[in-house]
Amino acid sequence: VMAESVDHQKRFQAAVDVIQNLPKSGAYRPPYEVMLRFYCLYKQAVCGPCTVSRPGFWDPVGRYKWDAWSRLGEMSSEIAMAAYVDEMKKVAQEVIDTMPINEKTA
Ligand code: ST9
Repeated sequence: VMAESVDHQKRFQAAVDVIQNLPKSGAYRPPYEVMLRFYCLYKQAVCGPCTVSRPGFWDPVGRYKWDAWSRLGEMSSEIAMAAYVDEMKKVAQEVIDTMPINEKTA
């Protein structure tokens, strides 16, 4: 059980590093829902359940982020880490599936 938890953390940290090192803009443009999904799982994994107060009307983006994080409730850090890694696999597969295959000959 201990070793499993260490693996979770290593895989999560690797996924976090990849996302932090992606160029700001590139061939793939993640939709807001995808960014929010990564964001809330990251916060839950690193900070635990959301206990800060909800941002006000002047910060709509902050409210979307807060709402997504809050919705995760009491989800454990381990589950959040695993879900973050799964999300990344899902998105990576989507990118592979939709990649234009004739780009090199264009
Ligand atoms: C491209 C290449 O086109 C080809 C495609 C490859 C596809 C590979 C598939 C992998 C999945 C990709 C998914 C991308 C979506 C990512 C959305 C993440 C939000 N995870 O320190 P701050 C929080 S690439 C989640 O100010 P930084 C942090 O807690 C083209 N959240 O900013 C803070 O919130 P709060 C597309 C994280 O360090 C807030 O983010 N490129 C993470 O300047 C801001 O943090 C992209 O999509 C994390 N790992 O930027 C670029 N780390 O204030 C994706 C921090 O509330 N990367 N946070 O505490 C980025 O946008 C940035 O590196 C960043 C951090 C936002 C994650």
